[in-house]
Order: sequence, then C-alpha cells, then structure tokens
Amino acid sequence: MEDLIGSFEKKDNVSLGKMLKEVENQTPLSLEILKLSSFRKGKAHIIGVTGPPGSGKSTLVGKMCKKLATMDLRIGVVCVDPTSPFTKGALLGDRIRMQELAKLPNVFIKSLATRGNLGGLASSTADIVQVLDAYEMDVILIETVGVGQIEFDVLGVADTVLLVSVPGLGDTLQTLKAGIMEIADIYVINQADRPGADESVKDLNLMVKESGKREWSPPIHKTVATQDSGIDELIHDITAHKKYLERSGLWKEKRQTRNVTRLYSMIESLLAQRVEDHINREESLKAKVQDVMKGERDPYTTSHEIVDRLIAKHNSYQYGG
Ligand SMILES: Nc1nc2c(ncn2[C@@H]2O[C@H](COP(=O)(O)OP(=O)(O)O)[C@@H](O)[C@H]2O)c(=O)[nH]1
Ligand SMILES: [Mg+2]
Repeated sequence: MEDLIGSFEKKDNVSLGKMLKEVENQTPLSLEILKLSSFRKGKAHIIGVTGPPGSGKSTLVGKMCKKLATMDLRIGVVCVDPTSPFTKGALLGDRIRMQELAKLPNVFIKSLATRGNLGGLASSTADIVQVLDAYEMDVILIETVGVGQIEFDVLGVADTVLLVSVPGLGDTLQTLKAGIMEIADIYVINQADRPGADESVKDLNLMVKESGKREWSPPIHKTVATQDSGIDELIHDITAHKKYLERSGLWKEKRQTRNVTRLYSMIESLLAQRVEDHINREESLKAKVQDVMKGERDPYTTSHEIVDRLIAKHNSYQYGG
C-alpha cells in the first residue's frame, strides 16, 4: 500500500507501467490501485479519437502527442484499436515513430490487448484512464475504432470526442452510424492532401448547421497528419473545447456522471456474478434454468421467480427468519 502511494508520487513511467499491468490482469493488487487512484483523478483532459480504419487516427494521435509533449505537458495515450500501429500490423516506419514517442519522459503509451474479448473493453479502458489520470497526466488521448456499442461506452470516458474521416465524406457517412456523428465535438478531415477535402468540409458544415444551434458548435478541421499540417489549429480547438466545458460546468458534471455510471456498472456485474453463484448452488434454481434452456419455461416469469427467491433468502438470513 505504502509502495503504491509512493509509486503515484514518483510519477515515473516504469512504476506506472507496472501498475497498469496489474490493473489489466485484474490481480488482487489492482483493486487497491483502483481504489487509490479514484481519489486522485480528475485533472486530465480526456480526448477520444474515433473514425473508420485507415483514416489516420494513429498518425494524428502520434502527431498531437508529439506537439503536446513540447508544451511541457504530461501525456498518456491509450490505444483501444487492435489493428493500430501502436499494437501490430503497423508499417515499420510508423512503429518506429511510436517507439520514439514512447521514449519521451512525459509520454506514456498503453495499448489494450483485447484478446478477442470485447466485452470488458469499456471498463478496462475506464480503469486504465483512471490510473493515468491519477498519475497527473494533463492530457489522455484514446484511440478507438468503431465496434458498435463498445465504441460508445469507450467514448463515454472522454471529455472531447474527435471524429476523424477522410475526403469523400459520402462513403464515410455511410460507414459511420449517425450516433457517432452526434457525439463528435470536433470533426477532422484528415488526408486533406487527397482530392475532395474542401467539398467534405462544406458537406460537414451543412450537416452541423442542420443539426441546429448548440452551445458548442463543432468545428471542422482539415489535416494532413503525415505532414504535420493542421495539428496546431486542431490542438487550439481542443483547448477551446476544454475551456467551454469548464465554463459551462460540464467538466464537473461529466466527471460526476461518470463516477455514478461506474458505480452502477460495478453493481450490475457484482450482482450478476452473485446471482450466478447462487443459482449454481441451489438445485431447484438450476433446474429452472435447465427448463428455460429446453424451452419448457419462459425466461420472463423465471427471471422474476429467481430474483424474488434470492431476495427472500437474503432477507431471511438477515433477520434470522
Ligand atoms: N496521404 C495521407 N496519408 C495519411 C495521412 N494520415 C495518415 N495517412 C496514412 O494512412 C494510413 C493509415 O493511417 P493510420 O494512422 O494507421 O490510420 P488509423 O487506422 O485510422 O489509425 C497510413 O499509411 C498513414 O501513413 C494524411 O494526412 N495523408
Ligand atoms: Mg490506428
């Protein structure tokens, strides 16, 4: 425990890496790490970067990170994209550039191994981000790639969401779900060195206008990540969005909502586990599950019966009845 607190205070990348390994592997120590870090978090600006594969998210995140690193900031990068240059399948050049970045003392890059299991991805991302935040990162960049609901859950951790697409928006729009468009705080047309970038900006502009007047009107940026073009302007608007969040009270509100969401999701998974344990211990309940499996009982009535039974049992323990 003392060691843990010491690790947080030291703020060095080696101890951070060790802590994140514990959290990722859900070791017994991880619970202590998470408990401690939950009280130390709250300072970092958490930025989610999403968009279709190949649009240049990793390149862009790399360039933003490099720029932010020169601004005397501490930067954490979390990569939730299994096909990303941060993990594998990268061109050699890309990978080397990332490794260069990771050598900077004020940069920490963490790739999340999904091991084909996407179920817990959102909560493990939230855990990793929390520890980075507790490590007094100023900025945390999360790169993610669209995988339905998981995408939304992962982005739920972010204060500012960047949607990266490429010229030829028509195609992109089709591949993106409308919901993703709505949660974007900043639009980026990357690969603006390719034809059609201005047209895409125009289309997006129209779309933003059509979506009605909002307190924060999402700006649209053109970038060429490979040439470092447009990065400064993008960072400028990311900072502007942070100021907007602070000014409007949303900064605090988002953190409070996230804390409660986290609590409920923990309760949910704890309950699910306990219910399953109970069922496995009680033959009559196990038999009911078997009946549902065979289609001889309906899950609607049975779920009520099982939950009522467990609550009744719990109450009788408690009151000795
Ligand atoms: N022409 C051009 N290529 C780019 C640009 N940004 C990234 N790329 C290339 O697009 C490919 C995909 O980039 P990557 O960052 O891996 O995309 P991700 O899948 O969204 O993370 C790579 O070969 C990059 O070098 C850009 O602005 N212009
Ligand atoms: Mg990528």
